[in-house]
Amino acid sequence: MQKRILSYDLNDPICALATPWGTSALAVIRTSGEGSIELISKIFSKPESLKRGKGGRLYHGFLVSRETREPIDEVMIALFRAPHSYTGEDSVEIYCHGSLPGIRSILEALRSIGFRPAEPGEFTYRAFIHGKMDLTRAEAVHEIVTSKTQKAHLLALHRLEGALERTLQNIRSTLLDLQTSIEIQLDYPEEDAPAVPISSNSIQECISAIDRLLQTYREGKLYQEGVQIALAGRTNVGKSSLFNRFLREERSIVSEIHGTTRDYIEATVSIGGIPVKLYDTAGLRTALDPIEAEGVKRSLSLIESCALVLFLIDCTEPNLTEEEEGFIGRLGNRLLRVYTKIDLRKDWYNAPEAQVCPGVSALTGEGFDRLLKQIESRLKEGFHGGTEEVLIESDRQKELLERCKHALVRFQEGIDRNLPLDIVAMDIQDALQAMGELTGEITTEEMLARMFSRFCVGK
Ligand SMILES: Nc1nc2c(ncn2[C@@H]2O[C@H](COP(=O)(O)OP(=O)(O)OP(=O)(O)O)[C@@H](O)[C@H]2O)c(=O)[nH]1
Ligand SMILES: [Mg+2]
Repeated sequence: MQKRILSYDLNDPICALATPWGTSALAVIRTSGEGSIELISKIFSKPESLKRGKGGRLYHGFLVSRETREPIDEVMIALFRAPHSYTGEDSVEIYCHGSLPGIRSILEALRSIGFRPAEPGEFTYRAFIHGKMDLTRAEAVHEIVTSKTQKAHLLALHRLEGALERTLQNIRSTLLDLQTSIEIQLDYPEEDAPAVPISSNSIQECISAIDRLLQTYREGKLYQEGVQIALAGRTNVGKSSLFNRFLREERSIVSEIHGTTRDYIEATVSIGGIPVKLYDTAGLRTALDPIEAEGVKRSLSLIESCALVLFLIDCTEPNLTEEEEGFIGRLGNRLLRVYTKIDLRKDWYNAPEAQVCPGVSALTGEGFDRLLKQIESRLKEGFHGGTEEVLIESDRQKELLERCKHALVRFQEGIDRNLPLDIVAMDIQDALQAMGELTGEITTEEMLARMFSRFCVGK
């Protein structure tokens, strides 16, 4: 399955629905490949205007059946001529009505004139093959489409604009200069060039630049993949009420009866641009019946997998049992104690707990914004100010950057130990190899197949 994308002929004209399969006002069907404009003109009501049409323009008309010339749909057609298209090939986008039967008829008509369905990511794959973008930008395309928050979307957009590519190209050109000067020395050892005209500074700069990128990895991943956070605590402390406030809707059942929530409930929210899967769990107590006991058991195993656990404590009953203390002790640095129902305690802000922990009222909303800020800063702990515009997100990018860095560190050590130049030259070669794989200048079929098969069809 993974390799299929590469076994297809790049010259095949391809087509795919680029919008979701479902009823909508409009839908977009994308096509690309040599001859695609001539092919589509066979089923367009004004074939000549398409055939002679300029790229980057829209054409209005009807798609018609090739045999009967019966209309299929009224459409707008966007025409792109190679190389000025997303894929770098001749390409036609069809804006049609978003009815499923209509879309099916258009796709069938396209197949009847020689288009085949595109594989996942095949449009972007073609763009890469035709030099329209490097691999870091191709990855950014996927990240944009799958981003869960506006912040993640924006960060991926920076990568698409080539911010990461430019940083990598700077490193690469320094390494190429270095390689050239080493090669000159190896080829003309008799020339009285300085023994090692290799600037340790430039190597150090490359290593630092790579380090800065590596440090952004956890943050990039956080924005792209998000985290899981659980609301936990005794029964009736207000977990479901707070959960509903996060969601701004009455999703979870709230009542004064202890043990209301049994099955845990999940929802996705954005906290400071980070996609968070938030869980409302069953209140922790010795359950009264087997169903509640099962709910508590499931909640406990869920809490195990959460990056952060908000342990809620009713501020009117702030003393914890030994068992509860033991439980939160085991959470280690995943714990954030939160006091609830602060509207019920007039002297809350003078209470000793208030000096160290956030307090919130799900009822009035008091303290909620501060709680959000606190969660955000806990999730971002250890990040560098968060102002970095170039973030890396993919495991692939991280592994290759590490490989490059290790090669440069080896190189520097080799220079320090006065190792022969032809030996240290191999380290620079390794570093350049890793860089090349990062941007896609050096690729293997397997790697490309793995990468593009993650994409959706039509992208
Ligand atoms: N005054 C006040 N009452 C609250 C607040 N939060 C929750 N309550 C009340 O406390 C009771 C329990 O709230 P829930 O949100 O159901 O508590 P829970 O922790 O989900 O309870 P279980 O599902 O039984 O574990 C309800 O009667 C809520 O109206 C608050 O901030 N202020
Ligand atoms: Mg509840």
